[in-house]
Amino acid sequence: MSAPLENLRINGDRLWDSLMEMAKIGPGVAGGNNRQTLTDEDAEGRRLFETWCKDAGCTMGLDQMGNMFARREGTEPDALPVYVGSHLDTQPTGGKYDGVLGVLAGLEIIRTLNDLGIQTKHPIVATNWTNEEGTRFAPAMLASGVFAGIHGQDWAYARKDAKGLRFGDELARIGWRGEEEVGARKMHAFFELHIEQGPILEAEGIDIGVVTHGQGLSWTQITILGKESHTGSTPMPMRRNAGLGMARVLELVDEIARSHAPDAVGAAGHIDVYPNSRNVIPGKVVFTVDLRSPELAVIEDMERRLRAGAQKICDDMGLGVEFEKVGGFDPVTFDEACVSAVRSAAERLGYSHRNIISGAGHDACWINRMAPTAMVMCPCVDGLSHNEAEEISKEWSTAGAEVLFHAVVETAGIVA
Ligand code: HGY
Ligand code: MN
Ligand code: MN
Repeated sequence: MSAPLENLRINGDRLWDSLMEMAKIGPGVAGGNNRQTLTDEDAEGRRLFETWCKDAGCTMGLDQMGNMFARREGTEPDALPVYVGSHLDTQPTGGKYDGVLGVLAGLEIIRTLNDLGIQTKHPIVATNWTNEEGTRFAPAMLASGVFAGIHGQDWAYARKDAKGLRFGDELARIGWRGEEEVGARKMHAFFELHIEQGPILEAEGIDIGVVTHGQGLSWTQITILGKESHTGSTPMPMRRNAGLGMARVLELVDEIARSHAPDAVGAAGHIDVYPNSRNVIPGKVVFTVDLRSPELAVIEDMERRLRAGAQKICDDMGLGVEFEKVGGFDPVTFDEACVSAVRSAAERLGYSHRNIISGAGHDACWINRMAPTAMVMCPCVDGLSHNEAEEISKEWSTAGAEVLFHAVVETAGIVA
């Protein structure tokens, strides 16, 4: 790898302006974003990203999962490219930076290389992965998962949202289903910049997270079946209250996660109650339990205790219960060489840094199975994310993008 130019910097104002411009698409109701995957808002955000990439001289690629690739040529066109990116889709009450920072920082690297007239040996490809969030269509990181051979494409196309719409149909409807075979692209390396989505970097006053690992995730969808009846006239002993069963299972989830303190976490963010009427005892509830830990054995222990405990709770209450694994991935160890490229970039640029384990899942967690991969993290205010109040500073955004820039360009090789 050729030594990077010492004072290589990005245009932090331009990156910030692009973030603010993208944030206008799919606005939330409280200052954040609701640009869920495969909605018209997602399509509009894709069009803006594509326009910007074409303006930067990139040639565009699009695969059959809607993954977008903006290629800047290297001096050796046959050399495997260095990919850099994240996701443009957001949570329904998402922030302006989760995923978007990583995609637009990839574009900023290309814009800066153009400004400086720098050529790299390996081509560089800015990337937008479809449906990282997994909110509308579970699981999370769906398209990068197909790219990495984790999920079949037909299975992915058949995933349905709450309205029963199919992923494959929605991708075609918004006009972003490409022709390229998913996963055919080979990579020299992949880098992803992401906000931490946790409190550590800000609390310690650290500029950069050097992501050495990603914790593993398990999503279990649980359906509890009771009996709908009148909330007023049904005597308490006669009730088969699915909602109460769920409440006791959620208590169990909290207890199981806390039993593996300080690293394990557990909760349910998705809850559907049927018929969800004020004066009807819920006859059915469907909810997804999200369990995470940096250790696979802990995840497996939590999954086992959840199923056994929930089964007992429901048996004791005369309720039916069904379990379905709807998402998950093992803990991830990122590539040593790529991680050290991130670390030395932070040192060279004079940014404080520390090793960190990613609490959230990212497309990099799957791509790490296909190519040497690493992540850069920047702080976020109060560690808050998946909330419209998600916020970062321009300084944090610039520092993260500069470290990403150095790691990517060093890996791609500068041709003097
Ligand atoms: O769930 C996650 O960790 C990611 O934000 N999709
Ligand atoms: Mn994200
Ligand atoms: Mn997210």
